[in-house]
Amino acid sequence: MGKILNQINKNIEKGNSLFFLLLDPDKESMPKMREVAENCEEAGVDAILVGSSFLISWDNGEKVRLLKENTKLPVILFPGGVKQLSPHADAILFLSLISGRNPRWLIEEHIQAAPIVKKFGLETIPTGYVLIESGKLTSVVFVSNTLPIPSDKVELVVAHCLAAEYLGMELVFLEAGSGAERPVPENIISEVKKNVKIPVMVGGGIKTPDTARKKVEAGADIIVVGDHFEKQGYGLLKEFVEAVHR
Ligand code: 1GP
Repeated sequence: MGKILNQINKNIEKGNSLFFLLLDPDKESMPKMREVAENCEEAGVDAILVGSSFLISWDNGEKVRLLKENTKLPVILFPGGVKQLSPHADAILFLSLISGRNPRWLIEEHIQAAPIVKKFGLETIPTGYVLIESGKLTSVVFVSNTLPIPSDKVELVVAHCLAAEYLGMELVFLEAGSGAERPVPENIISEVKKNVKIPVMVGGGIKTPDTARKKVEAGADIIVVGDHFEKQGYGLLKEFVEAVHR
């Protein structure tokens, strides 16, 4: 197991829940990314994720380097595809979109990425990525050309998460999609948590610290928020972190 995952697991084993800030290189400028990176440590953020389901920017690698230079926090790639790789990150969520049946996102991108990941020396965090239906068509659903799991089919979500664990994945990511109308429901989170041993990450449509807290109380080990800060600015960053850490 790599250093970053080990650190995450140790923290969770101690009973802590973690807050990961998602930065989308398409949405934030270089100066903004630098400023946010500098503020993250003080706010108590546990790690920074960088990625987008459909990246337009050509300077992603530079932005990751800039982040690394301006924070001691782990910078983890959360890539929508092979073109988002960067040697400057600490680790990569090596995601397989297991709720979908599109071979490209189940294995193909991974084969394209693997030799580059090795060359870059990136720590890989094998992650089962599970999309949950959330009220509106999200970018990740459209771009991946996969169907999300209906949010009332809890047993289907649990089955996918168990399969992820049995396949040796180290994390499961319950994803409503960036800017989702409805975040992943608490009953899904608690059922998944009851059934799997690997850490449960939850993201998509979490717009308030109170909602983040409710997801933690339901069993989420890691909360991911991006869209709220892109739209409303970073004023509530500390409140989000405190709601998750409390
Ligand atoms: C998206 O789960 C992450 O992949 C975060 O979602 O941008 O809606 O916070 P938001």
